[in-house]
Amino acid sequence: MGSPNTLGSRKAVTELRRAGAIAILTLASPPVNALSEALRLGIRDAVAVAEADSEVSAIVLIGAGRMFCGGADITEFGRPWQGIGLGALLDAVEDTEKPVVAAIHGMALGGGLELALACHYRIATPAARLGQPEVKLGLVPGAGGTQRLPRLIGTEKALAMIVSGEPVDGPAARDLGLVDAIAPEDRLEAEAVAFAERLLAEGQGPRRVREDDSRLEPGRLGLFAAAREEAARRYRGFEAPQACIACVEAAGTLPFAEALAFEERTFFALMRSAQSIAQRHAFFAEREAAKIPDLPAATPKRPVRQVALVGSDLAGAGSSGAAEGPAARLAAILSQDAGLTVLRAAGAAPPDLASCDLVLAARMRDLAPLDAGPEAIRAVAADAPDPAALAAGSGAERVLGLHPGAALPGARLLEILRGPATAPDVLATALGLARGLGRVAVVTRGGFIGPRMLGRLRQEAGRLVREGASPEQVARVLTEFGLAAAPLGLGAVAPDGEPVAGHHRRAVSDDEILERCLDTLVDAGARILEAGEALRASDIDVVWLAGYGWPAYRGGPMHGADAQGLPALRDRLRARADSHGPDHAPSSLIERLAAEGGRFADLDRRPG
Ligand code: 3H9
Repeated sequence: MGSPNTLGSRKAVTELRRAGAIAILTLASPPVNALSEALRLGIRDAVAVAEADSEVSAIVLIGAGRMFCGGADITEFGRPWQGIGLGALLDAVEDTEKPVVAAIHGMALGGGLELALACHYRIATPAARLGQPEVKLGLVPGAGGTQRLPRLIGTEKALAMIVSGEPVDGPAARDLGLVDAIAPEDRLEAEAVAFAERLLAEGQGPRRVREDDSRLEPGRLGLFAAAREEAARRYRGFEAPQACIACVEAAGTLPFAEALAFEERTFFALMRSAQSIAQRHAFFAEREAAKIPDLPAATPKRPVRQVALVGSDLAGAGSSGAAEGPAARLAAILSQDAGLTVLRAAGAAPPDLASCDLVLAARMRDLAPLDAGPEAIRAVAADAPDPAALAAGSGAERVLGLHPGAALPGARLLEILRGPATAPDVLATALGLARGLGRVAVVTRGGFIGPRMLGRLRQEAGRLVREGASPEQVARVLTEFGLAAAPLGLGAVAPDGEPVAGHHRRAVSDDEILERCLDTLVDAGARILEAGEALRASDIDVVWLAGYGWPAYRGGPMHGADAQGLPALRDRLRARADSHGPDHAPSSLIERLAAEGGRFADLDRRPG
């Protein structure tokens, strides 16, 4: 093992080499060193080699590339473990008789942190992020996180990290006792080796987290009841936070091995749950949305440093943006970005546009007469920009639409509407802008996805009120489903059309309200998809998840329809077309998929 040595029999996902008496085991499975079957086997074998090598006295575990480890391989979920399970691997690492030091840079998340917890010592860079984000995927940590973390940092602090899923950085991890030392990124490996050498010099052997119960707080009165209450309030509707609390509680009430088995059972039960499937769908959907098939990754982006707001709607736009239209809200978002200078009209005079990279208006007509210099990108932020106007006039290749979603506190969407002539570098620039603003971009054609679907939803809500539902009932039903009715304009819907007279009004059940609202919304999404205006069904889900407060545990409207089955949806829409009129009829896409036994998600998987 003297010289660099890869375990060659499989695709090399680990590298094992030696520095004196220290074996350095590098995880090398880009992009995130996810603990796939190959990596699990690679670690098992490399640890065994190091353990058996009489010239090795300690082991340093480190990640190649951007991070230590992004966790279990989520793409393997839903199948039984192959090769070796993660729990069994971590037991083997912890059992090693030679001290194992985890050297952490970038991310140590989920199974990645659990791997570090199974090591005997931890050293991290200041910028490292250590966390158990499983809860955000509708899961509990499933490889000892709920058992080892409380033993290392105390029950209360572990509960906070596991239930929120929020990571901590290197210095915070040191303060918590989660890591033993901090090292600069460019010296991480060298310092980890030096750390291991010091351990050997001091005669320190393995220090196993599972063997130290001193920081557990099993008897702390009210701790778990308070955590349950807080989680129920803060994460209304989510199952996983409560399951996380139960697993951490088990750390104090059951022997280690039994509690570990309880955690593993809970993990696998949740993995099969509708909520976790929906939350994992949301995770991948968000990453897919960033991929635009006809936009090569290397497409150049323009710098965006100076933004001008034009048109009377934006001239005096406040910076709160809360109760205002999409353009004013977007202006507020741009103004909060320290890297951007936002120019507003001073009095009646338009801002000086000569040096602007982006010009934003609430209406196309404010952009049309602009002499914004030859280069500036012109963006309109309106619910329903005129598609013809997007393509008209000179400079149409620099025109696009931008929409920040609903006026909701947690919204992080930026819909990007490309016109027929929008140039690739202009689109790439808008995607870069979204990323810089910390927003999730969804690219669309023809019109914005969110406002169009919301329009159909409001219309159906109005019809329900016309037929006899009260606006309060509609708002309550949608709120109970998990939507923020009032900010979506569904708080007090007016009847759509003339109110139905006297005895024709009827009691409308909660179930009918929910079913009709959701069916209409999905049908609206299907029509957008069918027209080729959304790239994927999952993009529509991302719009609703990131921009309109759709609960993550429901995965988005299209995912929800897939999960329930499209034939039933088709049948309900057909029946409604008979009773309420042909504009309730299912879109031809729903007809086709229902007939084929297909799902919206199947369309996303087709090549091209
Ligand atoms: C877990 O660990 C369970 C255990 O407790 C118990 C088991 C028994 N697996 O986000 P990016 C892909 S649950 C597979 O664009 P970034 C991702 O899809 C897991 N794939 O990069 C993308 O693929 P593509 C707990 C993964 O730098 C590519 O990597 N861990 C995984 O913006 C790049 O990702 C988590 O919940 C994964 N674990 O952010 C962490 N992670 O290029 C989940 C990423 O094909 N991951 N990919 O689109 C993240 O939060 C971010 O990806 C991370 C990097 C912060 C790591």
